[in-house]
Amino acid sequence: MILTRLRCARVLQLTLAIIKPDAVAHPLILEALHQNILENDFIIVRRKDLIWRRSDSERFYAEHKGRFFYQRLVEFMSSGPMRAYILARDDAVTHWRELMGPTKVYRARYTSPRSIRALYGLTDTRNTTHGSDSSESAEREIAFFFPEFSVQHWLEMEEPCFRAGH
Ligand code: IDP
Repeated sequence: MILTRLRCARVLQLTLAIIKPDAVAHPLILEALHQNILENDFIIVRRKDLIWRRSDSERFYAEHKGRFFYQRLVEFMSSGPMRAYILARDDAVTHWRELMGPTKVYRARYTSPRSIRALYGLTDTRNTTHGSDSSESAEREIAFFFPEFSVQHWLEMEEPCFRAGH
């Protein structure tokens, strides 16, 4: 399924964004990231605060099983509350990943000093945010976090010409 539709004279794409436990633990950082989303023309389609069990973390990051950071990653991602968003805008996947900056915090600080990970990231694992890396990943990840959400229904029915979920 292609996660886009033409409305309001622009093609909207959906992406899945997570604010990770390191950032949710700090209310001012959480608020700054929320404002960052709004100021960058994203429509907040859905938002959910949740805590993962370790098994959720293992399932979501299964592709990294065996990597040296895997245990640390699954432990961290199930260590406290996080916030997930379905975001929409034109080129949402690329725009959100550009806002986040590179995965590794030292690289983010060097190459994209104004990016989220450069500004707020603590370590390469505790790097503040997640964003889908393609439209296909977005569809899979949206289903993971928001099983009740129907992309098809949203594409067909809901009016995107407003900002929801402030
Ligand atoms: P991404 O989050 O930028 O898409 P991925 O390669 O998919 O990057 O890695 C998933 C997550 O695994 C990262 O966001 C980070 O939390 C963690 N991670 C990735 N590479 C490293 C590393 O080299 N050291 C420690 N943690 C890492």
